[in-house]
Amino acid sequence: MRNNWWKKAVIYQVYPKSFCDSNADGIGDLNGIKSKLPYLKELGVDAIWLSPIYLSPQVDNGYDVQDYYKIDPMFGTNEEMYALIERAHEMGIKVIMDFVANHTSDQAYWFQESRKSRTNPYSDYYIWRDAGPNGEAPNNWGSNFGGSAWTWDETRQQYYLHYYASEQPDLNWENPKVRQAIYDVMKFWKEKGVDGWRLDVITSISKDTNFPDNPQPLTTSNQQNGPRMHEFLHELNKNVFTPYDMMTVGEAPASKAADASLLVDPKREELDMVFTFEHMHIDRKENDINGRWALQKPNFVELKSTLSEWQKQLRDRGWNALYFENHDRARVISRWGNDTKYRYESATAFATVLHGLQGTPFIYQGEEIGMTNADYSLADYDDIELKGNYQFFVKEQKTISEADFLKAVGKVSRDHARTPMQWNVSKNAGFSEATPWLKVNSNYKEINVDADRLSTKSIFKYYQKLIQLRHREEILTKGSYELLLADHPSLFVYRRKLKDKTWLVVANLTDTTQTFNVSEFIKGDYKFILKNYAKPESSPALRPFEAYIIEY
Ligand code: TEU
Ligand code: CA
Repeated sequence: MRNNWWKKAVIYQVYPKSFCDSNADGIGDLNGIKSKLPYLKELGVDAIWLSPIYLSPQVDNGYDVQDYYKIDPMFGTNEEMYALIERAHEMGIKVIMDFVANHTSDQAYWFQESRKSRTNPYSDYYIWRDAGPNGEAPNNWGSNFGGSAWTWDETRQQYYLHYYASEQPDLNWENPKVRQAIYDVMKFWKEKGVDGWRLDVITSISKDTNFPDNPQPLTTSNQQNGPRMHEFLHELNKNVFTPYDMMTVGEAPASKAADASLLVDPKREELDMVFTFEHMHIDRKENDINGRWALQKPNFVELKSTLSEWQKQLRDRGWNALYFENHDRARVISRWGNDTKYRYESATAFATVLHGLQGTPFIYQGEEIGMTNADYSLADYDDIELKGNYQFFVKEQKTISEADFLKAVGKVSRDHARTPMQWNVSKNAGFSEATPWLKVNSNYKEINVDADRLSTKSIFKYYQKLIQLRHREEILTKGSYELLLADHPSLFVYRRKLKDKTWLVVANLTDTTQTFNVSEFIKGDYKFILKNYAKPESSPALRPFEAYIIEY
């Protein structure tokens, strides 16, 4: 029997490298996380999800796993991980690990063996293909980090497939031994107390084994929702998730709401939730050759219609995972809101519309104090995606100018989320006594946990209230959902209803005052459940990023 604890929960994502460094080597670690559990308890979250902490060469910050059974010494020891889990559990906080199941590091034992010959016991653990007649790659697929998705291996005299860096070879899920090996790892961590999984690019595990060319060379359009994906996920569920009662949230980049309803319908026994990318693309030009670097103004009509479609499709047929930020996303207030004059207002406005929806909200470290994008110059960035894409789009394909690329990087680079957590005004923002592995945002003297909590406009306290509501109010988990003013370009307004209780969630997502008359929606008395301006406006208007929830 599954215990669906996560339906009432709020989950906090920790990016271990950048959260808290306990031993002054400039890198966050497990003991650092443990020392901050009281902070997370105070915030009120029910679970933490840790980005990968397994042994890894860190080509992609741990999303290149060398050994799934071993904690990277940079983060601590296995014993320290077990102690962290135990401490978290004592405090009533569950622990979710990140499982990278689509690929491993090229330094993993399996790959080291696999590349030796075509006949060894691991030869079929990865996806190997012969070269074409002129030595060319088996097809024209591209890698997410730029260039071909195939790399030639001298020893084995074959190409291997990698959707990400060449140091991240894709596992061959067609091989039952690979699937069994993954179940074994999951059971090992379950035994250590882990409560669930965030499954990295899980919709990529099944490949089209005919390997047809993509319409556009070196693109990534054929990477998702392969022919055996549902079958593999169902098998995973029957072997691990259901018998061991582990929560799952899968990363599902190309899934639309209709696809998701297949992935998370409890009757189908696959996943509990998925992370969609759809609503995060509202500031991206569609089908542009420069992909994530082709930006436009955020389209909030689209944001509303996408989120509403997911609310509708998954109602009674699964469950939503709600997020605006994670380790791959820039800070939402820098991207869509206003990270200077209306930092508090925009942070709380986006939080209000997200946490008011049906689903499980995910908070990314620093989001709860309104951390902003970094003020980096090109040399300060570290991310392999950015570097690979710079080489590919700017230098080789020349489809985007350096200036436009840098402008996009300033908005959406993954590194903006990865800057060290800003705890206080002391050196390196209280993150570490040593120079951090990635530069601290220079605004840490104004924006940090201590300062936020002392402020009369505390984002942390606003999040505390949202989390309390989630725990207390059934209307949030069970209530119906109805979008109002669907075509309004600036306002996000919706209604939740459960029995005789009705809530109106209202937010102005822009920095200009908007006309809005509550009495058009509500007859009679109402009361405020939450609001981000001290005094509600008496005139029929919403001030910049004004947001509230009212009950009537
Ligand atoms: O991300 C998968 C993913 O789809 C994004 O990295 C995407 O390629 C990028 O945002 C471009 O749109 C997951 C992890 O979250 C990420 O950190 C890893 O780099 C990636 O998988 C490979 O493991
Ligand atoms: Ca450390």
